[in-house]
Amino acid sequence: MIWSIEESLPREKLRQIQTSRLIETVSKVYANVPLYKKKFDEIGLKPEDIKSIDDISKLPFTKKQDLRDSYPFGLFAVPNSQLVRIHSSSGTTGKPTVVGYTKNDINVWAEGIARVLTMGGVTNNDIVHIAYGYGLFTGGLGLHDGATLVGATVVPSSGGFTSRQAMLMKDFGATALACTPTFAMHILETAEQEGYDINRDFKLKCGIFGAEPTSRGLKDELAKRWGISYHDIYGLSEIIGPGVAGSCKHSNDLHIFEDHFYPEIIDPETLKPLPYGEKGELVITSLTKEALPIIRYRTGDVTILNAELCDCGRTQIKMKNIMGRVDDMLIVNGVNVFPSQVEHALSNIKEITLNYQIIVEKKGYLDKLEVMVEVTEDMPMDSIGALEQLQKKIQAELLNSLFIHSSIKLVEPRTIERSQGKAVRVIDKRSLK
Ligand code: DLL
Repeated sequence: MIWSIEESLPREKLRQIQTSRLIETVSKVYANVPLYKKKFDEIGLKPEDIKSIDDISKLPFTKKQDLRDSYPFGLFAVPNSQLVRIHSSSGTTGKPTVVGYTKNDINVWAEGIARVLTMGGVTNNDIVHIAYGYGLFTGGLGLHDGATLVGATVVPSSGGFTSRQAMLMKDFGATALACTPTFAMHILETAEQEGYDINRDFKLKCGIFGAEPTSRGLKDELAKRWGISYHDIYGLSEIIGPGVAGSCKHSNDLHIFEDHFYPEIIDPETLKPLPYGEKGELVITSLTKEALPIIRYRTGDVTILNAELCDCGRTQIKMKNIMGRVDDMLIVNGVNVFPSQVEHALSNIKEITLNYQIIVEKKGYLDKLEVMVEVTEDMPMDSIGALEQLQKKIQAELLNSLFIHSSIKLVEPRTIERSQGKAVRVIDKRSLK
């Protein structure tokens, strides 16, 4: 089933909608947001110069720093009387980024999430257990409104309290779980440890997982061990929150809801747009947002747009699984590495789990990369020979697939601290000095 008719419009019709929505958005931001007026004036661009969606590359970019500099409400295009909600980032590295919503923005947001839930087969007969954090983070409340729109029964569990999550999921008969992939794995491991039989005790049929870059290996493992279909949900608070894109039953790629969020891929160095099929930074323009319309927002996320038609009947463009963030990319002795690529390489080795951390430090002039990873329960930790052999195997896998030299630290199951939100995969000690 497809939630809304816009998801399967003929491409030409969709382009007409995008054009008229872009023209409206551009004239609104020019009239109501001083920063955009300034940015347009600086390059001599008038709103009338934007005549079609093809003119989008004439527009200036927006960056996270623009939101920080306009803290808290400087980029809002409506008076406060029209705002019904504020969310914000945690702001651990400076001022938080603040985002606002009108009533209509909340409706658009819920609609995006309803589209993804429908991809997962969720209907009004389902019980959706939401273990994304509620509060200023967009995950919990975003999923909440979308699941309510679908008419499902919502369990607003929020994050934390892992063993209680497992108990409630079993007792209430959750059929869909929405949380970060790492937290879904943590709930699973906790449930197994506490003696639940995953197949017998749980009724789960789908997972709506996102908010952090995740390898194919971890996704497949979650799908297999929970016995569910895995649906990726993508989004970012600056654009609206979760529900910008989601994966259907026919593909691992994510359909982007282009009638509301127009995607481009650019080269992060030259800032030039790249054609479909090429890897680069995802840039999104909101086409219907009222409170915080955003022009060519540099998401920092690295992906590829895929224009192939999908068997599900949706015509909206797909993007590949996010490979990582431009600013997450580690450069280790000159080689570019994304944590999710390391995760993918680790997933080829059956004696270890996908609980790992990458630690990078400087040794003299050279970068040294260590991967700390938990072995599986069956691995004998007292057999030095077997452990050394396993270390060599992991080293060879990382060298062959990613061209990086690494040292491997094998640790016992359940040693690495678990995340109840987004996982901390990298400790880069080089930047601490
Ligand atoms: O993480 C919104 C969200 C909540 C998405 C729940 C999905 C589910 P932010 O905290 O603003 O918003 O972080 C946005 O998280 O730029 C990506 O780097 C990453 N991200 C989000 N979804 C995915 C995904 C939420 N499905 C940042 N795959 C984004 C990979 C993702 N990375």
